[in-house]
Amino acid sequence: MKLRGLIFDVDGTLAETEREGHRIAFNQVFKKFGLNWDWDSRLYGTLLKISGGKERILYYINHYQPNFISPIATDNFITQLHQLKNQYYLQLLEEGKIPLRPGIARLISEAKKSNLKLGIATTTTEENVIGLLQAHFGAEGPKWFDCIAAGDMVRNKKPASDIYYYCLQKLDLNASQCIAFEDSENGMRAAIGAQIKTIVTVNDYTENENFSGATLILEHLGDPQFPTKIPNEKNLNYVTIDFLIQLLTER
Ligand code: XBP
Ligand code: MG
Repeated sequence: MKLRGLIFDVDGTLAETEREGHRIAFNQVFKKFGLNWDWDSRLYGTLLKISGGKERILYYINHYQPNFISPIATDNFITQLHQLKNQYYLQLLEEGKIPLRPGIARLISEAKKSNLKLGIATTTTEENVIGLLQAHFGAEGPKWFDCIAAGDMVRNKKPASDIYYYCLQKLDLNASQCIAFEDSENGMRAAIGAQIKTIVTVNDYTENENFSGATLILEHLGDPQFPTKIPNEKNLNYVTIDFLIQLLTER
């Protein structure tokens, strides 16, 4: 089957958005609302097992703040917290605090030159994706993507495959024509659940997760100046489109 599209997760895959991005923004909003909640790096690693910021706050209240009484209906309160948290997050992006991961800018540019379709399949909001793409690729960045499948556009968040099915439909491609890029077990399960071959680029929050079922597990995608180790590839130290074409047919 011919490679026609690449589908990228956002948080942890396009960029290291979690520890110095979303986590900081969550803490800023807790402070703003007068809550003495503090998500340190370690706790955040545990909470990351819950996909979705709103779902994560609800889980935290239920498991860590059992005596908390919300000033308004809990759902509305969480929505308010989450909206402001995303404003703070967008500010961090604009300030240039959230760099892309190695190889991402290069591979996206190569994919465009090769006329591959580009998709996003993420749990975070569309606004956050657009903010990240604009911060790194300029005002036109979001238009490079044929589909931005995000957040509440589907009913069930990762590890459910809803967001990948939705993205495939918008791209008008079959799973067998695409490769997905993920950084977490929840994300990988979502992608392989939709029958999409998946490359996992781990980070320090996800490196010990179970990635059985992934087509390839890497530290990062690599660049000519910043090589990565690709298993069974002696002469290649960064992921290229030619390599992805070969991967789709051979593995
Ligand atoms: C990312 C998430 C998101 C982000 C925060 O998962 O779970 O919740 O942490 O974004 P994935 P929101 O990378 O698997 O898509 O607060 O906007 O949900
Ligand atoms: Mg992710």
